[in-house]
Amino acid sequence: MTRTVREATYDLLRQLGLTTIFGNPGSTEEPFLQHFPADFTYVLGLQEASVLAMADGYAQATGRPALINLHTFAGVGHAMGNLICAFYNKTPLIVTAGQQTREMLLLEPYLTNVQAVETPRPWVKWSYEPVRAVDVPAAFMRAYATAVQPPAGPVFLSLPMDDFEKPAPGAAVVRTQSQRVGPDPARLQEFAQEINRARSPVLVLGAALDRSDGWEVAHQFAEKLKVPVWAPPETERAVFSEKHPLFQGFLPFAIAPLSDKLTGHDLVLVIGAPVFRYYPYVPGEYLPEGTRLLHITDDPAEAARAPVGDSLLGDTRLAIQGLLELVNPGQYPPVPPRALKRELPNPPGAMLTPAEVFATLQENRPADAVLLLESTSNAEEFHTWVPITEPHSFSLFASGGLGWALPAAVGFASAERDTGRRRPVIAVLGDGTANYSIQALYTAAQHHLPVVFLILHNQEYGILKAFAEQQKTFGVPGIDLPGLDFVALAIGYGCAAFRVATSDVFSQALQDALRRAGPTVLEIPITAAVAPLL
Ligand SMILES: Cc1ncc(C[n+]2csc(CCOP(=O)(O)OP(=O)(O)O)c2C)c(N)n1
Ligand SMILES: [Mg+2]
Repeated sequence: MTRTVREATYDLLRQLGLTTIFGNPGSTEEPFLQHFPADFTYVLGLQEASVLAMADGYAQATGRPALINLHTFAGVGHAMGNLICAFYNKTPLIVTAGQQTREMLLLEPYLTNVQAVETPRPWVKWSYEPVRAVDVPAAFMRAYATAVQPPAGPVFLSLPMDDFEKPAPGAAVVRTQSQRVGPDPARLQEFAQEINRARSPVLVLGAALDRSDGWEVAHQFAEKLKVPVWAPPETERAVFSEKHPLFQGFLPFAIAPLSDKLTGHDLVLVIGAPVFRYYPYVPGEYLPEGTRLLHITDDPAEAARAPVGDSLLGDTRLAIQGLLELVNPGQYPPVPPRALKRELPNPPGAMLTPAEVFATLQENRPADAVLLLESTSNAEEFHTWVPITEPHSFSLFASGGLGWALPAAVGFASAERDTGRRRPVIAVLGDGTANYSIQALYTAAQHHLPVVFLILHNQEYGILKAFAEQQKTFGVPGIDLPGLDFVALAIGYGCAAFRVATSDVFSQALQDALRRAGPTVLEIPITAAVAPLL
């Protein structure tokens, strides 16, 4: 008996280990989803922004691609912000969407994805609608191969609904791909010579190293050189222990202040990050006078758009391993300890400050907890109190588009369960950010995922007030957020939820939440004072 395209497709997905599908279904997806095999799991998201970011978190935490099924252009449209985020996160995702039947495409019926392959561009590495039904399984194979090769990222397949009952001529060929590209040895030699010649080098270590399992070699390399280590601005992952004596903190996200921090160094070696992820425009020189920059990245686009520096393309872990053999042990000026301002000035009984919230979080969190951060005005304070000290334990959106961390936390928790690692997952959110993809709370509740969502309730888009100060754009409307009740919202989606207003109550509620089998939302009223942007 000949198999259908659907059967051949599911066989391939099974062999690729893609047996979890994140989605939100519609009429155009039902032909693909019918007779859903018992060994597959469907993770329903109630809005597609959530679907996309849940899959992103799942893929990041498993270290493997994740599969998504959306409803034609409408689903892709809703998912777009988090698709862009996945592109910058370099998360391998196979995003699919149903398409109207080929029988009627020409006359553009309801829910036709007109120019389907154009819709998600330029935020996918490859976008395709199979020309023939029989090509569907092989198109999935090509999508997988494209998504996982460096730099990894999302791909898109548009799947006409009449393809799945057609006969498939045979099984799709399963192929494997390399996920690392080695650096050019001659170029690596040149970089090592530059480092050995430098008077006072400094390291900037970025997220690609965490994606590449480079935490350990990054530490060996820094310790051999004995030089200061900075985290790049707005870095989406941690790659270096924030308690390490060589760690200097986070570079600021503006041109002139960033350059100031590098003063006194003749060589800056940036590994695994863009040069640089700037945000507010504060003009100045990209580097201090006389400073040279060397850039190692696995992403040719990142290498190409850097305004300064010389680049070396290749896997960041392989590059560091190569350099470790070639560089001399450091004879550089001693690295001064980092001065952290940690003050808890609040009188008892007053509203909590973000610092107090984070101090309590740090006291109670397990060391191996996975932390996701989308509390925009409190990021610096967060890292001051909650230092990341473990690989693969911190995640932040690389795009700046809000509504990623809440659903991504659900994906992380799902992966922690499926991999058997079972690390607790804690998402630290603002009262603004928490709203964009809040429907993922429902998925967390339905799957009994033990995620702890902390919502810092300052009743405003705090950081936009800091921006208005910095940019001198006064009188902006729409930046106050009165009247939100996250406890009611969370209960409505099936989560346990509590409002906690003091450190003691928060501490107890957090301990209870970490023991609970399902998700917990803690709404924490905090002071609204916003620190200057820079
Ligand atoms: C999708 C999206 N919409 C709007 C913005 C603009 N924006 C950036 S920060 C921010 C406010 C976030 O507020 P909140 O989560 O309450 O954090 P707070 O600054 O108060 O700490 C907004 C609306 C964005 N980055 N992404
Ligand atoms: Mg806020």
